[in-house]
Amino acid sequence: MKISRSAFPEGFLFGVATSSYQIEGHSFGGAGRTHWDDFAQTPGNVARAENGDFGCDHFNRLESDLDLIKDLGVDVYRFSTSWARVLPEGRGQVNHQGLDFYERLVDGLLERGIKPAATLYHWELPSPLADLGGWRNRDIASWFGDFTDVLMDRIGDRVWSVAPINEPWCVGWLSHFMGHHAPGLRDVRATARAMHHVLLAHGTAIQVMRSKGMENLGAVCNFEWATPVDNRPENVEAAARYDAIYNRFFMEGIFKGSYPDRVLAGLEPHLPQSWQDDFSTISTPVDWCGLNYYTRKVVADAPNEQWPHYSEHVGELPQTSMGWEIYPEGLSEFIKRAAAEYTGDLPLYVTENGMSAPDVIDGGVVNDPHRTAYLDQHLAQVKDVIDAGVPLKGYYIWSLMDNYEWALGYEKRFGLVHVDFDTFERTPKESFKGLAEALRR
Ligand code: IFM
Repeated sequence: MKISRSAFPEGFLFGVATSSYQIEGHSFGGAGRTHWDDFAQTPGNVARAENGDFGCDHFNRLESDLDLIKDLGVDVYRFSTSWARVLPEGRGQVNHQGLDFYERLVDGLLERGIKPAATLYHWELPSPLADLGGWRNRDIASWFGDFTDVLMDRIGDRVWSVAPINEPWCVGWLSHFMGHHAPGLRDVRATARAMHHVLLAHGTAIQVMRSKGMENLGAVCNFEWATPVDNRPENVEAAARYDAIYNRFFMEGIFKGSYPDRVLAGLEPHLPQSWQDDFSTISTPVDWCGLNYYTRKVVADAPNEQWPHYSEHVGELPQTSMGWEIYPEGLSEFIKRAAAEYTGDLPLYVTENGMSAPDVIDGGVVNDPHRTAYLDQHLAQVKDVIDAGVPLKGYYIWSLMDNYEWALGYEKRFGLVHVDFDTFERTPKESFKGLAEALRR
């Protein structure tokens, strides 16, 4: 890698990220059924009908995976906890094997000198709660608060940081409007409710953790730069609409206690009654903000379509195997915008950034110069914003290892470590070795 640790300020944190359903193996250890299991079992939803039953077998390989993180030399491991592993029915009966697992994970990190950064929810909603309407049901905020309470009773004294929800846009819009993720709905009313309730659940969980005296609590949102297809005013406005839904709704809710007018234009009739009253919970103060960033979208006006009247177009930049354009400048734009418009002096972290590629093992080696270049390009942007005085305090790579890429199954490889999904053998890629060396420099 071109970049080395010494180019960053003292104390700047490097990390790697994963999530529970994508790696653990959900068929192990008494975890309950989730709406992702149901979604994946429905024909046409997931490539090759793959699910998270085995993931990367991380549940059974915890110690050696923690050794890999240690070998990489990062400071932070961002993992998530599965609600259904802790509370198989979503409420009530606790699965002690689940709590034991997360306790071993946290203790194993601390023993290795790595900071445990927990995310409480990364998309595997227990099926019994989905049966009750899932994110459409306002009660989900208190169910989530109860789950937070149970889990933090066990590990809250040892985690370094906690964010309640990963990527509220995916929970709300991608899953209830676009139908690409579980529960696979395409329904504007469900979307409005899910987008609001996910923020209510976020704020409720923050309050639960504060009541336990916990600190270093944050929010993690995802961002996609919206570029108008050309400079015509209607296309510029379409890109602004895309931007408001994707990049501003959740940030504005959490950090300003309001929603953007461009989003209310479509969603307000479908929001629950007295939704404004919930901002006192939603915007409960947090200690930091995390940004997940991968790509941009080229957007055009689509006046003959229903709200939000836009369409996505193929851009001219190089793409990853997800079909995502590589646009590193978007990362620095979003970091600067977060600080200038939403978070002020709060510490910011890049909580996910990385690329997928069709990486193969050849003679025991996985050569992935594309990933090293992607990381270098994005780290150069990170360095620029730090030099400009923005309080960015860390950068975490998605992902430690190849894993279950949701509706796209196991084919999209984002890892620094290659996983053979037949044998679960791990092979650190060349990017892993390059990063380890850069972090030692
Ligand atoms: O794999 C996902 C992750 O679950 C959330 N952020 C984006 C990643 C790549 O799509």
